[in-house]
Amino acid sequence: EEVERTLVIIKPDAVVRGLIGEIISRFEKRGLKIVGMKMIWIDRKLAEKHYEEHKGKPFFNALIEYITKAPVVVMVVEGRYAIEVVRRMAGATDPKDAAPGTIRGDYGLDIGDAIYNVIHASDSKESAEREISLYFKPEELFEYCKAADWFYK
Ligand code: YYY
Ligand code: MG
Repeated sequence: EEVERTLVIIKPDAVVRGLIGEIISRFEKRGLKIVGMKMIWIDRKLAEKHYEEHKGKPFFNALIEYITKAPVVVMVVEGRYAIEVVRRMAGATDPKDAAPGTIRGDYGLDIGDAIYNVIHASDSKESAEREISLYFKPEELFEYCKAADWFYK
């Protein structure tokens, strides 16, 4: 089935810069459906679990500091090929390499101790499943119809 769910995090730099609305808007306008959303302050333990694949890398500590530095908005976004589509909307990891029109390419550039790059997006079906379950209980995710859904049926 081509309808997928992916985890998006609006990272601390974007939250403190007042970019929450801008970023959410892009997903809505693209036709993606937000099926879960909340603001949380990620603690060290959760951060290390989320980024466990990067443990031992030179940027790991700075990355953990970054993601725990201020609150974030976590969302589950649903749609056709949502995992790849949202990765492409996010753009390259380093904002200097991210194309204009992508979220990182339009809103990032300065970096801190780690690469401060505005959002996180799951990179595969396996990551999406793992990451969604780190942040959301099943009952925090919703099924509903968007106003345009009838049109495509
Ligand atoms: O999936 P994505 O976020 O695009 O990049 P990853 O290679 O998974 O790295 C996760 C996270 O780590 C990245 O968003 C910024 C940070 N980071 C860094 O600070 N320095 C690097 N050299 C590579 C990644
Ligand atoms: Mg990644």
